[in-house]
Amino acid sequence: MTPKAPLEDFSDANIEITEPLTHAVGIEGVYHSMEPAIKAMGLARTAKLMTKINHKEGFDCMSCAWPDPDHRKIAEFCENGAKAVTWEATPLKIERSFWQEHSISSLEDKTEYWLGMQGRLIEPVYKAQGSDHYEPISWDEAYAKIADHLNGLAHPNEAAFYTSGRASNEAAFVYQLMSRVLGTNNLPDCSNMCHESTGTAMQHTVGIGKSTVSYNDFAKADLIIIMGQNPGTNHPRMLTALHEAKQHGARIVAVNPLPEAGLIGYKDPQSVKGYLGKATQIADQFLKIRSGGDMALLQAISKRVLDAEAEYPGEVLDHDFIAQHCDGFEAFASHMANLDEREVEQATGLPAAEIDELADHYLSSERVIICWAMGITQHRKGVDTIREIINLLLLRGNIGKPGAGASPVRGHSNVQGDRTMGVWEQMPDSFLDALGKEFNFDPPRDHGVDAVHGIRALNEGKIKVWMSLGGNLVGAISDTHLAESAMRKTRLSVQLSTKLNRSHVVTGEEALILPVLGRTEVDEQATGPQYITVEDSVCAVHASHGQVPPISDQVRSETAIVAGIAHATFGDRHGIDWQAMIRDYDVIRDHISRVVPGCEDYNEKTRRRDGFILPNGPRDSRTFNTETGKARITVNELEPVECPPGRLILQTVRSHDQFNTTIYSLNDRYRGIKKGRYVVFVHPDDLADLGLTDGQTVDIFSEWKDEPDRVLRGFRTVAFPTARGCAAAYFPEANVLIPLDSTALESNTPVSKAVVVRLEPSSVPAGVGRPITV
Ligand SMILES: Nc1nc2c(c(=O)[nH]1)N[C@H]1C(S)=C(S)[C@@H](COP(=O)(O)OP(=O)(O)OC[C@H]3O[C@@H](n4cnc5c(=O)[nH]c(N)nc54)[C@H](O)[C@@H]3O)O[C@H]1N2
Ligand SMILES: Nc1nc2c(c(=O)[nH]1)N[C@H]1C(S)=C(S)[C@@H](COP(=O)(O)OP(=O)(O)OC[C@H]3O[C@@H](n4cnc5c(=O)[nH]c(N)nc54)[C@H](O)[C@@H]3O)O[C@H]1N2
Ligand SMILES: [Mo]
Repeated sequence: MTPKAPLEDFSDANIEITEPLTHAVGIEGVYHSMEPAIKAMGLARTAKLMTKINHKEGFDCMSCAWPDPDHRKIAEFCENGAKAVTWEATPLKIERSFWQEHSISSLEDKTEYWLGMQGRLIEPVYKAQGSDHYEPISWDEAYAKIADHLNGLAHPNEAAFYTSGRASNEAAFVYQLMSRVLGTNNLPDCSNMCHESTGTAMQHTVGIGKSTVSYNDFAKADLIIIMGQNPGTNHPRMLTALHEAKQHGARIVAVNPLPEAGLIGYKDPQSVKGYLGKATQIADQFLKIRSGGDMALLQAISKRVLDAEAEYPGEVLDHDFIAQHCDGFEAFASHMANLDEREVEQATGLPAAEIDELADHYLSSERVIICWAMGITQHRKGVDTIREIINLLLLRGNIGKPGAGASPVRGHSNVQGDRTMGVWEQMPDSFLDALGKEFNFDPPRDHGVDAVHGIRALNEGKIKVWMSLGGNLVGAISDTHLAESAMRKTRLSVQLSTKLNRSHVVTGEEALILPVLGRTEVDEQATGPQYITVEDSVCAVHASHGQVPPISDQVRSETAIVAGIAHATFGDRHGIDWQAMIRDYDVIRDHISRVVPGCEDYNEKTRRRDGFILPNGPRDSRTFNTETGKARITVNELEPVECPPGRLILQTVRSHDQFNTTIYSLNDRYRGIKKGRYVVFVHPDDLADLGLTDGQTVDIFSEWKDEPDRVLRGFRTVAFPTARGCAAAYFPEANVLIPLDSTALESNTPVSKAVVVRLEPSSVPAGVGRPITV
């Protein structure tokens, strides 16, 4: 029997709150991962997909960008990967009747959860100007409408092409080519809201914006520091690597305002011992840092390293490495001499003894890896904080040797590959030169808009056509109300998507939804089934082969749609044969071979069983592609988050059962939340200081300069052992609180992890079950 989509939307009326857990995965992990799959897809389809996830000749799990080990297990997936696969591979479809029954405005009060649960998008639909309904449209007509709009623009910069990081390398390459042939570098992407601070800081200091470690380095490390990352939920397979590292004697330190279960303990579901036994302790030291305090912590550790060198000259720093490979040491050392320990204590909320202990771990380890994710990048000083990570590593030569390095852990499964393929509003001239030469045209050179600038440009009426290759921009970006009213000002919005989300409901005057094949599905073109390629967090590139038949014969691959739109828009301008790219993706890969550095012989290399690893100067040969050819040790000024009395620093996080704006269920098992999402986690002592109680309904006010407060009403407080002075709520609901102008310096990433808020007893009666935003 085919399952049915839920008719009822959810409310928090039956929310259940229990104690948070202190370990991740274990037997429950396997059970939880299999149960929804079997229910939704039936046994045969489930078995087929679950054995092919992340396997050589299988498909790449579309959940996160954590790399695959060389020796893959029978089930090389995790609970959350299984959720991502089942969410995509559901047999539920959005039938024609859905569009007749639901006006677009009636979908406006549906939650992301409800929208996503309606099933797969199976045919192109179009909303005409002034209409409140989507209606089916043929592919040719859809392409023609887009072509008319693009060809009618007064300037190419009136179009923007957003990408979310699930798109394949092939689709991304054709997409950026289309944008540049049109004449614009307006290529914002989800990375702008994610690891942009990493790219900015690492490009500046080590000459490449990517991880300097390989998968096998984890097992060789003496010390792994995990900052601002919740791997138990967001990169669960990383726990296996951490577990193995521990077995090889590594020490693990976690730095986080929240005591995340996966950082504390772990049960390996893939070993008998783990299956039956007790959880292994993961973190040897846990520093419960105040939000935004990491930069001060890192400086304090570097200072201790320098002090130790003063005490034992010649024995602490890696002098040869610094002399041969680094710039800026002297200036850094004199800057650190003035570090104010009181300021460090205030910024971090950590006692000096805990910082001393971490410094001791660092000094007694020959090989150190530092990992980080959104808890570092999504801060005003995110770029500087990452520069301090690099400083600390450089002091003892912890870059470019086995078992050591800087390891930003990426989000979307192919977000790194999309960048490599040219999806960036600021690609360097060398890339544009190669692209122009390959396709015989002159690519635009002016930088385009990023995600935040894109919303601003929409708001000012400067962008008339907004296309999105996947994702859910209005759901994911800060300042929801502003972003939505901006998107409504555009003439045409186009979404290439697997499933319904908020960005299909908040549209331009005209709108198109183009349904795409998922990564699990067979991609059949004129020359036969096609594979696509992706790049993981450690620069490993490999092929992904769809496994199950497409959800409908009307859906098309992302690559085919993008090339189809380009063909309709440009014909054979510059002699580019877009249709040849659709017939055979090898044609695209041949172009990639000649344009993208490190991708020579791309067809041959991606056909190898293990794919290949992209070159990486710092990792491979301690080569730093900076102006001076050396790694930069930098001087960065502290600027702790300012939080006036009576206010808290609110961070926005993911629950265990969501993927960004996709909500799989209303539970957050490790944090003890069931059947609800409208909660704000606060330390019990802070609740008491604020005159509030656990379980009380509150309104959350975000204060920004002299702008009127942004408000989220009707949230329930949950007393939680977070760091003092901090609070947490779920993304995307809390995005209404983040001002569009509140962005990280240099990278322009929304500051999603430090919103200064005030909590007040709610004006909304308890039990309403839905938050109210104004
Ligand atoms: N299942 C699942 N997997 C995912 C995703 C998903 O939504 N669901 N999303 C994918 C994407 S796109 C990304 S980018 C990654 C995100 O992966 P994460 O970065 O792990 O995701 P967040 O939920 O934002 O968690 C941020 C962590 O940083 C901590 N933190 C917040 N502020 C600070 C701070 O100031 N200092 C420190 N030290 N820690 C802080 C938070 O407590 C939290 O543990 O995951 C990817 N994988
Ligand atoms: N407050 C706050 N805001 C944040 C964050 C935060 O931590 N806090 N995190 C930020 C981060 S790290 C990121 S990466 C962004 C995410 O921003 P986005 O990448 O724009 O958002 P997603 O929710 O990942 O996009 C989900 C949609 O992608 C579509 N989709 C899924 N699979 C496919 C596919 O294979 N192909 C195509 N074409 N479409 C597909 C589906 O329609 C689905 O609804 O959000 C950012 N926003
Ligand atoms: Mo992300």
